[in-house]
Amino acid sequence: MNNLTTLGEFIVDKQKDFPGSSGEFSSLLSGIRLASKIVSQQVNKAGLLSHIVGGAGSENIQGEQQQKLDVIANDQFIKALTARNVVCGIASEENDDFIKINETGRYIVAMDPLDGSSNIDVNVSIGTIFSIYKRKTPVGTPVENEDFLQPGTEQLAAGYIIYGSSTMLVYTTGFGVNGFTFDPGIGVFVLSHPNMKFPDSGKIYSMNEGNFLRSSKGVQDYINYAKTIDEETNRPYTARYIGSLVADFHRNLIKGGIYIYPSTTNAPLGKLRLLYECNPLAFIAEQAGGAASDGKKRIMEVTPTGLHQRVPYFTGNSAMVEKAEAFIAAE
Ligand code: AHM
Ligand code: MG
Repeated sequence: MNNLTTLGEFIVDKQKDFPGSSGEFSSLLSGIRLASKIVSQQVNKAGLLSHIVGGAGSENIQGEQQQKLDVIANDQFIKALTARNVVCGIASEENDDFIKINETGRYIVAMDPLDGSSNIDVNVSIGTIFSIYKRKTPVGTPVENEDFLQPGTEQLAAGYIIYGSSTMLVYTTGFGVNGFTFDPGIGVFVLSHPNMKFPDSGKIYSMNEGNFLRSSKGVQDYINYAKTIDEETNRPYTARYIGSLVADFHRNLIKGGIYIYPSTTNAPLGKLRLLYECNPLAFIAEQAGGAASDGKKRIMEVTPTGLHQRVPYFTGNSAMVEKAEAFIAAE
């Protein structure tokens, strides 16, 4: 026997901390685990299967070309979450409106089934992001918009799956962050990164600097600060930008760094979506000792007004996020 802890065992073990729990929440997490294994397999053979590479010929609500794998991942997660009978509604980046499922379900899920989709066809890391809330409306009634428009502070759990050099599932239920690496030989996620924390200091900054001149003076000042030579504070920082939020976030969580997608002159609210990109990673960041901000205030305290609402985003090591906020406040 070995002493590997699988994700399945971990979920069951954590359920014991909630005596009397119905197991529905564990069942929901198991649904996500199953869908992520299927999507991981599809992602790994994307280059071989011409029918899943390239555009699907359709656009999502944001007017972006949907990739075939986006659609495949969306379908897989919806199927897995529907089958468990514990979810009453899903909001997805790929669906204009929320999807109503089982009225007797107590939970809602907001998700980006395949983030960083411009990287699919070029074999670069992509990810899935999810966020779980308890519904606001009574069990037994149809799910409503208000069930989804809850601030991030109300999240019960959040996580991401990174399809990279290996597939990893990282999640939190508000008691720290744990990471599981998929072993394709035996088909299970194994606890490989227990109790993940940002290193005390970071020196990576991740921003699409093509947007530099379109960014506010505060953001430009921070980026110039990041590039300034100063041995005492370990600068210049290192620039790393993949263009897949999950992958950039994951690297910065492990190595220490800040991810920035600011407001720009042509996108005043930035690019990233509050409900299924920013809030879940904010929950993980805070649980790992980091921070997430819109440049002025804590992301998780923003009151959502729309399913696909965008928000400027700064997340990573707390000290780095605070420094960026200070430059913005001073502009
Ligand atoms: P997507 O959900 O359409 O994939 O867009 C989100 C992605 C993030 O993963 C990434 O950080 C960002 O968009 C990159 O945007 P840009 O190409 O403007 O730098
Ligand atoms: Mg996305």
